[in-house]
Amino acid sequence: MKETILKKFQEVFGDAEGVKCYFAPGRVNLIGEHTDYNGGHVFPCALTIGTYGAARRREDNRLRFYSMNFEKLGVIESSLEELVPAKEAGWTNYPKGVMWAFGEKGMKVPFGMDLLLYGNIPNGSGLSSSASVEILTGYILRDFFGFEVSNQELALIGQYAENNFNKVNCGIMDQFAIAMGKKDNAIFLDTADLSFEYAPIALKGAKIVIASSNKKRGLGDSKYNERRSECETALAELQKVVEIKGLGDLDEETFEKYASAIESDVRRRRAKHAVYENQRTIRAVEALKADNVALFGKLMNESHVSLRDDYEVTGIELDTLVEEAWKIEGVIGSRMTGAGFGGCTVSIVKDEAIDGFIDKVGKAYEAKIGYAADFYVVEVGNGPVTL
Ligand code: NG1
Ligand code: MG
Repeated sequence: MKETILKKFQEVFGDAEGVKCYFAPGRVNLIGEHTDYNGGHVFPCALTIGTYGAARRREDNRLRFYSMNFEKLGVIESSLEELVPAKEAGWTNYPKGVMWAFGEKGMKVPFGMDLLLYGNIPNGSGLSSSASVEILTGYILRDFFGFEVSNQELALIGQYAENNFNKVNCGIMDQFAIAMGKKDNAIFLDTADLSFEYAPIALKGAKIVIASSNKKRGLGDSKYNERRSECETALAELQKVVEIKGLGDLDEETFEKYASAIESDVRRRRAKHAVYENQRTIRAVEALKADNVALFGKLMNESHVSLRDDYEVTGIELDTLVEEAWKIEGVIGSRMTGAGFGGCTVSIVKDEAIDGFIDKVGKAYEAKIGYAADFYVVEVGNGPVTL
């Protein structure tokens, strides 16, 4: 891949003098969905697919961007003086947002750069291509200008950019999973205090299979912000009767005890999902540590049901992929992953069942939805690296 992006860099920007190459992974969340903005736990892992970047420092403040995924757009030019939050749409808001965020954090980016990207994560699929670009950019800036930031701080800067430059009110999961990725491990992260531990993903005879619904998220971002505010209101209602900082502070029993303080049925179901999902995530990680992959899978399935019925973020595409997967012998667990409304599902499938899984789920999906899904057997990889 390094040769391909260097060659393209030369083609696009004239020469490849002084260019360095980098990679940042995408991520998939195994369990713990819509908990990262509720002070709960998540359990994502970095993947070996992600974003490749070829970059060169400039002596002036110009910025030149090119994406091999959006070749029609050509070279997009800007400058460090023009970093204005969400002025216009487009992929360059991700690198620009991170450059802006460094400045906001007291680390003004001194010089511009030429940056070429190539991503092999399916676009808009919920495997976090945007956070991958953000962490890649932060990693390059640190390398170029010697900013003293840890990978964990890179994650926070990426989230800050997403929240304040791109105006997507996301939690910390994506950027954290990518910046802190570790081969063959998932990250059990408590979003309440950012304490975390690595847990080995030893699936012994099974693999992680991602199915992309190819349904674009559409109104996803506004629905996402709507779920966030429903949870915030539910939390405020609960705080009148019980002392908690986030929904992640309650277990199932205490939630049931105080749930009547939430005045609407819809908000009660949203909060119920957040509370139960957090507890499921804690139990799922315990199961995995105890080598009980079957229980881990069962909890993944329960996660999907809760996202479908209580949180209502699935939709017919994701439900079809998951419900067809559940019918197949050798599927240990299957659920939607990411924000929902479209995007991907994640399944744990026994090696010998993978081909049949892709074939059967693929056919049933196309018959019902009218277009095809894409399948990826993925591996758990490291965080960002210089190539
Ligand atoms: P995706 O699907 O990658 O956009 C979103 C949020 C996460 C998390 C999940 C739901 C963004 C960029 N990320 O993930 O922080 O809240 O939904 O668990 O919006
Ligand atoms: Mg906690």
